[in-house]
Amino acid sequence: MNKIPSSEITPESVYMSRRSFLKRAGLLAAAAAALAACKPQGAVLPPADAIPPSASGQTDELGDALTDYQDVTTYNNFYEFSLDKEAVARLSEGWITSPWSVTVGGLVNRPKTYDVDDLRRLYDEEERIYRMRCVEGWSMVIPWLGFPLSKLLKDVEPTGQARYVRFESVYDPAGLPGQRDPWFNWPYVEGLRLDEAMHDLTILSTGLYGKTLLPQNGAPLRLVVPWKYGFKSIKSIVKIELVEEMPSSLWMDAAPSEYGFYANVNPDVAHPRWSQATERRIGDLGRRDTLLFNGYEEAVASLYSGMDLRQNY
Ligand SMILES: Nc1nc2c(c(=O)[nH]1)N[C@H]1C(S)=C(S)[C@@H](COP(=O)(O)O)O[C@H]1N2
Ligand SMILES: [Mo]
Repeated sequence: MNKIPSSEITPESVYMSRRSFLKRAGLLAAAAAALAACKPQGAVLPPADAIPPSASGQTDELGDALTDYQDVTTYNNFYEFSLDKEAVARLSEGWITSPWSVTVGGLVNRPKTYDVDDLRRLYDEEERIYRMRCVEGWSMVIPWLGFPLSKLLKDVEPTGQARYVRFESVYDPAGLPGQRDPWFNWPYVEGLRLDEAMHDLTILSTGLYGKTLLPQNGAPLRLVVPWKYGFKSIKSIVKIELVEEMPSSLWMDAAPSEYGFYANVNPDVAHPRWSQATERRIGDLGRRDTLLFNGYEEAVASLYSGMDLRQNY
């Protein structure tokens, strides 16, 4: 590989300020070195027997191969631990995620705090093989385990006033080194419109590759919204709130000119500093075209009918 597109070595936040750029220059150098090998180099390798043989040969509905388990679990964006994708697995090893409660409330008739283990018993786990496209220009195909978010939302009964869902990740600066970085408005927050949240493709995930989620992938419970950029798929959720107004998010606060609320994957709407027309599938050498709504157009386009996707990005 002779040329490394900057979009691949640039953490989402890095351009936001000179201050943060200088602070992170070292990380960029490390990331570039790793990318020179064309493949993420994992710090913590799972034992060989941890990779379910059933997964080999499986593909998504487009015929794309699953991304290696090792890559899925060692090349991670999880800023609560580090901005260095290849350090997250090591830094999060042994992070305690049990017991874990998730509070579901706001504009609902039946607010409730759930234990994650109870949630897993309550809703049958399904496998969903989804593409995940990071806004930075790389992607993976991941076999998630989880259940549709709609099941949980129906059980808490949103009121007629509820129009959006706000999600919040865990806040624990003592245990999460990245949360001592004052640049970000912690905790990590994301949001969906209620109809996006109720869409069958939207899941809460508790595992991948047939195994319980590891900390680096957002244990014990994370959102997966496959037609949106990866940053919408918020990890390690502790709170889900039904609200009336469009919630802001960590990224909308940190870089308002870059990240909108919708963040639907769209090859025709460039990031202010790089094109989104192509992506590198982790494990591949070349780049491939990015698909509108990450290839889920048929399933989700109707959510946005009449909306200008160039304005609402
Ligand atoms: N709480 C939290 N959730 C997060 C992030 C994060 O830094 N913190 N990173 C996001 C980004 S940018 C991406 S691409 C995906 C990466 O998920 P993965 O590491 O499981 O592949 O998680 C998203 N969810
Ligand atoms: Mo991302």
